[in-house]
Amino acid sequence: MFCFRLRLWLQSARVCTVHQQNAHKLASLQKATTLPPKKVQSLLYPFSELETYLDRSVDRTQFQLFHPSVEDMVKAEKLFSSSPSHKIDYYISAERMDHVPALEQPEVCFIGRSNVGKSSLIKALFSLTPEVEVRVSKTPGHTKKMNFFKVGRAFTIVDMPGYGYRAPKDFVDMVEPYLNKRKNLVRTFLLVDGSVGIQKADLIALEMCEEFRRPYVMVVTKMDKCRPGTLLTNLLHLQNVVKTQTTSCFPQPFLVSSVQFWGIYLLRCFVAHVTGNIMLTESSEN
Ligand SMILES: Nc1nc2c(ncn2[C@@H]2O[C@H](COP(=O)(O)OP(=O)(O)OP(=O)(O)O)[C@@H](O)[C@H]2O)c(=O)[nH]1
Ligand SMILES: [Mg+2]
Repeated sequence: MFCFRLRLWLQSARVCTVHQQNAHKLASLQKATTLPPKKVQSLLYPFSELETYLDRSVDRTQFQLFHPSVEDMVKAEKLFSSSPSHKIDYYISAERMDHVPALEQPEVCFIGRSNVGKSSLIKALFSLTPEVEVRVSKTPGHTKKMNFFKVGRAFTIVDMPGYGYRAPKDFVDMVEPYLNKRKNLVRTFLLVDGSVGIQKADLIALEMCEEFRRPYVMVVTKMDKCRPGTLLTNLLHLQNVVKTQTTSCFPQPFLVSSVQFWGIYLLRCFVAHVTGNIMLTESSEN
């Protein structure tokens, strides 16, 4: 039923069609919704994939605080589609705070350990415009600079170098002042590898975010890489850390897979929402 309504809605709405040959097969909602209903549900709302494994006594509210409608996701999707009046492109790289461009539009950035999947996630978010070059690599420490991507005049996305193994030498001098001082930074996304769970280095990053007292959100990556039981254990542990050790963190961690595209549409919607680019049609954020 959900899928039938969804397809009807997508047919009636003017949904962006991906023309590019090399776009990921699940880049758009329209493509994703051709899959079987259960698969669509977990692509759009990835927590539903884990919910069946969760004990009845566990409160699910915290995992679904941000639960936008498909209409909202479609609105967000339009923002991630390039057009002559809304160009999405790589803008500039910066090695130090004094190289960071002065921009008015709201900004979001992605931080996390080397190899956690920051660049891959940004690439997946931009999959409707595959001509935007976001470099990913198997080798940790690949992203060496802060890379700025402009999404029209709507917002900017910043891909950060990773911390931990093979982090750039000047990582702290580069990233800390940015996270602390950047005026137009509206959200930091702190990525944690869902297949290994929260690590010591992630806790240090979390403490740093707490110290700056600026809003941030946890994102659990690579959810395709492990069994649901392992993922759920890691998610519940992370959720407990968020609940007991944070004040500036959004209580709901976002689950994603940049390979299978789980959670990409939901995250696009959250980015569009926190940058003030879409009004949610119903109360989706409690
Ligand atoms: N299975 C799986 N692999 C992923 C996923 N996301 C990223 N990867 C892989 O993880 C590796 C690192 O990805 P990147 O996106 O380059 O990671 P990064 O966090 O940007 O790394 P640095 O720039 O080195 O800090 C690559 O081999 C990706 O293909 C995912 O969702 N699932
Ligand atoms: Mg990278």
